[in-house]
Amino acid sequence: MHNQINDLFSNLWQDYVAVTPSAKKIHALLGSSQQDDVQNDHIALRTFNIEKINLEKLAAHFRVLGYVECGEYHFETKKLYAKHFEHPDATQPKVFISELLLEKCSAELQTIVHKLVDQIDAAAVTADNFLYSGRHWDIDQATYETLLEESEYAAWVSVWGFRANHFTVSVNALKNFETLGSVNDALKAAGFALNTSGGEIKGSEEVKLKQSSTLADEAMVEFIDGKRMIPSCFYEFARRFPMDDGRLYPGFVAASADKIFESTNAR
Ligand code: OOG
Ligand code: NI
Repeated sequence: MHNQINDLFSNLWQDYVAVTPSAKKIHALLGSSQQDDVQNDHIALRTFNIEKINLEKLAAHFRVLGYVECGEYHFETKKLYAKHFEHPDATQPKVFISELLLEKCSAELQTIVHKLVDQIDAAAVTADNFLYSGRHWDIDQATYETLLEESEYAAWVSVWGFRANHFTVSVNALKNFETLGSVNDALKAAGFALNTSGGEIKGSEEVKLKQSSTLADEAMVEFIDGKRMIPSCFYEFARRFPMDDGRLYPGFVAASADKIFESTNAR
């Protein structure tokens, strides 16, 4: 079981760093031995709430590995719904999965997204590699722009498909850094741009979770009618604080998550 979990996260990581070169550099910057001492707090995945590929279809790949659903979150303005999953072995990364609520979007957006999703082979969704299989359709630049005007989230999924949207460093587990502020300072000194929406640090000790993130890298995307650079994935940093019983708070904070989503906005 643990080998399967390790394999899944290692495949997700390989796919993620291929479009997020800054993550590899930051990983080396934060780790003391530059290798295995950076622990993942969580990863996140995105999808649409169409039955064929909805949140639950993604979650199924984690449930078989022993993951359990532990919290749900609503994002009214962004028209998103999310759940987070934990493994009984608390050293395993948590998983945050969101889905766009299509019925709250325009008819035009719904039509576009259904046309994309119709192109997915149903068998691909249960295949072992689905969570890092990218996009299963072709798209042109005008369609991407139309989605982008209404929902940055929809536009992101239309280009990048199924893959880890970000990995998150557990600041608690870092040997060379104590606070999230000191991590942010090191990142800025090394020239990485942080997401400042809602402030560089989202959350507080009161809500038991402080988070920050880079602004997504840009990577080359092939459209039907040409190629261009599009925001890809970002890297997040999380410091958790103890609850009354002494255990670290294991959940997420909707108000902070709302701002973290914006890490894939264009620079
Ligand atoms: C997820 C944003 C929320 C967190 O840690 O609160 C999040 C996303 O951008 O897909 O990751
Ligand atoms: Ni996150």
